[in-house]
Amino acid sequence: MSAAREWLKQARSVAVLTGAGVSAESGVPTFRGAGGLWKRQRAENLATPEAFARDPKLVWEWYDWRRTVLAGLKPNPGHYALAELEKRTPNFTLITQNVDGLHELAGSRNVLRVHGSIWMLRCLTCGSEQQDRRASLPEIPPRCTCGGLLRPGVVWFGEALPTAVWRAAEAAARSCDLLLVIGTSAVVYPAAGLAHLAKSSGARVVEINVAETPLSREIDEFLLGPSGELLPQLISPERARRNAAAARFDGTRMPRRPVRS
Ligand code: BV8
Ligand code: ZN
Repeated sequence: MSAAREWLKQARSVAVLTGAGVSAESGVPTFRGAGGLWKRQRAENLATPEAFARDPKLVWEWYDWRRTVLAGLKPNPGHYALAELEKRTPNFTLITQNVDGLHELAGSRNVLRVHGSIWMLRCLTCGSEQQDRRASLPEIPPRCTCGGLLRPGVVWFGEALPTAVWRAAEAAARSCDLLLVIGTSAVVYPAAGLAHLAKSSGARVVEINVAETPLSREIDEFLLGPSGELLPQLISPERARRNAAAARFDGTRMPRRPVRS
């Protein structure tokens, strides 16, 4: 942890790549973990343009269910620590594979959503995009004002990532001094390739995960543990110590909400 803290202090340009693991402590099921979304439904059957063409109602029932689950969830200390880091780093880019919007809810600003957002709907007929945060949609599948079929504003398997967003993500990985890779199994491409791009462009790469991934042996530092605990310790050790003391002090009752200056 101390080496990573030192690199963070020295870094002028920081990029972060996050996956489902950073939202796990908020209650968002990860994709491949226990109870993971894929366990219940095979990805090919749901998160592909072919599946949507075959049965838009089935695919929408799955996305509507995920939206309903997500609507009740809040960012965790890991999300807040990253928002804090952005405030004090001159050049900071947060690249997320998550479609849940929890980084933005925690106050992160420069967020590149390489796999889109579950809160955006796109019309297959007129192409218009609209944000819709209604927990469960009144009509499944939802229709556009033009009568066209709406689809979730996410990137499905076999689909290209949004060009401008992906270019910005590659540029951030190439130019950063330090890349933090947090809570991703690093198996979905091209997103997983950003770590190799950063490393080969001379950046230091630090990974935080509760388990090893295909990246863990190729990067500079692997920090084993939940990101909701390790990110505050890495980014604001003083505050993390105060919160831990406060939680310990309040041992009798539920830990108080973290103190945010
Ligand atoms: C494309 C949105 C081409 C939808 C998603 C190269 C090699 C092999 C395959 C390919 C390749 N290139 C392309 C492919 C195919 C494919 C792919 O990668 N397949 C994989 C499965 C092998 N990629 C694509 O199809 C991409 N498109 O290539 O298009 C193209 C190009 C031009 C023109 C036309 C086409 C598109 C990929 C995007 C798909 N959409 N999501 C939706 O959400 O419904 S991917 C989705 O799954 C997520 O966004 C995320 O990316 C991925 C899940 O991975 P993670 O987020 O990492 O989650 P996971 O559960 O796997 O792991 C959680 C991790 O957290 C674990 O490591 C766990 O240990 C850890 N963890 C758990 N708790 C904690 C924790 N860590 C810390 N703290 C904790 N508390
Ligand atoms: Zn339309």
